[in-house]
Amino acid sequence: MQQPARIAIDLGAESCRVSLLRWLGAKPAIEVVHRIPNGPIHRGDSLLWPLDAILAGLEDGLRKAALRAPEGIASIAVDGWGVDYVRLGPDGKPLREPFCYRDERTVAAKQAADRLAPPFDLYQRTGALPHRINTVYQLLADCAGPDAEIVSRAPWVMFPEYVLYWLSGRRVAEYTNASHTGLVSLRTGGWDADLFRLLDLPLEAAPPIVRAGTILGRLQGPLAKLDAFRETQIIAPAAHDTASAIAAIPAGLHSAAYISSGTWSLVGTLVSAPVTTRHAFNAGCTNLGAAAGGLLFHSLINSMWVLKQCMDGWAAQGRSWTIENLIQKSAACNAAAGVLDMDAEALMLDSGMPERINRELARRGFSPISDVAGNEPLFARTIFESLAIRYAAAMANLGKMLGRKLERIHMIGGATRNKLLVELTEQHTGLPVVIGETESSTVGNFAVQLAAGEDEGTPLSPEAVLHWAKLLCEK
Ligand code: LRH
Repeated sequence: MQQPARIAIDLGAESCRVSLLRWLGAKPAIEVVHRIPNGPIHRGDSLLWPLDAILAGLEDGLRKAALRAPEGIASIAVDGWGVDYVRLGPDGKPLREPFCYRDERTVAAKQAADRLAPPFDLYQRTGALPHRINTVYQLLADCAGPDAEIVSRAPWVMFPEYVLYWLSGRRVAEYTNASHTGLVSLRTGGWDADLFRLLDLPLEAAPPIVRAGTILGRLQGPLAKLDAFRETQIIAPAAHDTASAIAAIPAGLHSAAYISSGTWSLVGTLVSAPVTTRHAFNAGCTNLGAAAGGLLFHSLINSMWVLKQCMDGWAAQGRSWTIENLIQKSAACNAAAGVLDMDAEALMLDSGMPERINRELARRGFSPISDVAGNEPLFARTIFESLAIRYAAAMANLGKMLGRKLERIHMIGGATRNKLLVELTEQHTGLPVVIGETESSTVGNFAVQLAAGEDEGTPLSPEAVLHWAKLLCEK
C-alpha cells in the first residue's frame, strides 16, 4: 500500500523548518519546504523568542506543504530545542513571549535553588544534570520576576509541545522533553511531586506527561479546512530535538557514540539504566529520555553558538562571511590561536563574542586574536580546534564511565557539513566518524511518526524506530 505523506516541524534556535515526507513507490523523499530564520531577541533586559513570528512562519510552511501533497497528509509532529516553555493565560493563549534559556535571570534563581535542593541530590533524583538553563530554574526565576503574581502559577507547556497544542488543542509534555526540565523522577518517569513541593512550584501548572509516539488527535483550526489536512493526526514525536536526532541514527549504539552538533554539541551514547555517579556528575553528563526507551547519556557542549555570534557581529560591521567560506579558509590556517574552554560561562552569553573569546584566550595564557578583517578564519579555526579537543575529552570520559569500548562516532546535525571539524574530531579522538543526516531531528521525527502509526497505543518499539530510520536514511 502507498504510504501517505507526513510533515515534521523541527524548531531550532537558528531556524525552524517544515519538512514534507512523500513516497515514490517504496522510496521516501524528504524535502524542507519552508525555513523560518530564528534567534532570541532582546526586549529591554530580557532575551525572548519571537513566538508570533515563528507561528506565522509555521502556518506559511504548512500551507506550502499542503499544496505539495494533494494526496493528503496523514500526520504532523513537532520537535524542538529543550528547556524553554510558554506560559498560558486563562484563555489558553500565551501570557507573554517565552524566555530564551540564555537569559541571565536563571543565574540568581539557580543559586537560590541550590540552597534548597543541592545539585547532586537533584541529579540523583532526576538524572538531568542541573544546568542553569533547565526549565526548573526558569520556572523559579518566573516566581522571582516582576510579573510573578501573574505568571508563577500559570499553566506552562514546553516550546515544541506548545506548537502541538496550537495544532491539536491538547496540552501535554512529551517524556523525552520533560526529562530535560530537571523535574522528572528517574524512578517513576513522572513529575517528581516532592521536588515540586520542595521548590514551591505548583504541580497543577505542569502538563500531563505522554510517551513519544502518542497520537494527540485531529488537526484543529483554520488549517484543518484545507483538503490535504482533512484526516491529519497530530503526533507527539520525541519532542526534544536531540532525542529525535539520535532516533535518526541508522545503527545500534552499543559500541558507538554520537555527536549531535548544532548550536550545542551533545556527545554521548545510549544507556539502558541511568548513570548518576559523582564521576558522571563531575564530568558534566546528563541522563535524558531517548525516543524508544533507555536514556541519552551525554555532555552538553556550547558549540556553533560561539561562531554564529561572531559571524552576526562581523556582519553588522560589514565583514560578512558564509559558513562554507569560513570553514574553507580556516582549514588553511596553520594552527589555532589557542584552546578555549568551550564550557566557559562567558561563551554561553550573547553579543561581543570576539572580545569574549579574547578574554578567554588571555585567561588561559594565549595571545588574543586581533579582531580585524582577515582574521575571521583564525577565530573559526580556534573554535573548531577547541571543540574537537572538548569532544575528545568527553569521549575519553564516556568510555571510562561506561566501561564500554566505543569504536566509532556517529556525527549528525550541522557539523556533518563541516569537513574540517570532522577531520579534527577524528584526529583528536582517534576514532572514525560516520557521517549521518544533517537534518537528523527531522528524520528522527518522521521515524517516530511512522513507528507510532504501526501499533497505535502501545509503547514505541526501538526496532520499529530503527527500521524506519534505516529506510529514511537510504539514499
Ligand atoms: C539542542 C538542545 C539541547 C539542549 C539545548 C537547550 O537544540 O535541545 O539538547 O540541551 O538545546
